Amino acid sequence: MLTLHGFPYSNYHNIVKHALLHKGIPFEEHIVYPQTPEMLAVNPMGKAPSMTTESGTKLSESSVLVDYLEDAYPEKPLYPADADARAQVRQLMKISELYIELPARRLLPTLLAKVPVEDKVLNEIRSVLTHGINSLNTLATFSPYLTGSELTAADIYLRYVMSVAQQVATNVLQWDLTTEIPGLKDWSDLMADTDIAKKVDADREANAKEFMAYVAGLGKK
Ligand SMILES: N[C@@H](CCC(=O)N[C@@H](CS)C(=O)NCC(=O)O)C(=O)O
Repeated sequence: MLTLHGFPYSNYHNIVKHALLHKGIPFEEHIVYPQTPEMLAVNPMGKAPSMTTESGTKLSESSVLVDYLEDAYPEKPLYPADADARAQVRQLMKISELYIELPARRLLPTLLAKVPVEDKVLNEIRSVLTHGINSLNTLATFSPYLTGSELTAADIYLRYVMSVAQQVATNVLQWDLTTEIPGLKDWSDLMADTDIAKKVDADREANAKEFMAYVAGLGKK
């Protein structure tokens, strides 16, 4: 059986978990934290998530894992059939990762452990986020999904990108992203209102204590 390695508090892990659940692919969830020998054994970067396929291949990088699932399990597609439309879905995923998730992630140590951050860095992060948000506003239709009437991998990707970006923006930057992205609120509500999203969110909450203990342990190393 396919194994997803990672931990349910991780937004990247949850992108892949949501895709697996959406497609109805049987999988085992192996809870393992970043940079541990167990994680390094399945992902040379030591990051969550990683996957061992049914053939035993070890793969990592969330977008690669979602692409793999689509190729290996084409039922219940998460990408449109048309090449241009597929590329547009991937474009939204890439923009979400590079220009929304990654800049926001830089403020996770401040959010989780009150690590101080210089104004220069805050300004840099605001600037990259602004470009990411502008791109999202240009490319996404929110009608009701990001690229139209069908849910795609971009919707799943952005849901878990926004879980970090909105937390950081609200609490560290005092910036309400729902006012910046028309359509975000209704889309977020739609995305949250499924059994799959509810399961992923409940598993995340159930993992919070163990994850925070892992983070606290990092500070002592
Ligand atoms: N580009 C990677 C990012 C994965 C990532 O950053 N995962 C976090 C957990 S949410 C992690 O493992 N962080 C610890 C580390 O980077 O050592 C992906 O798309 O899978």
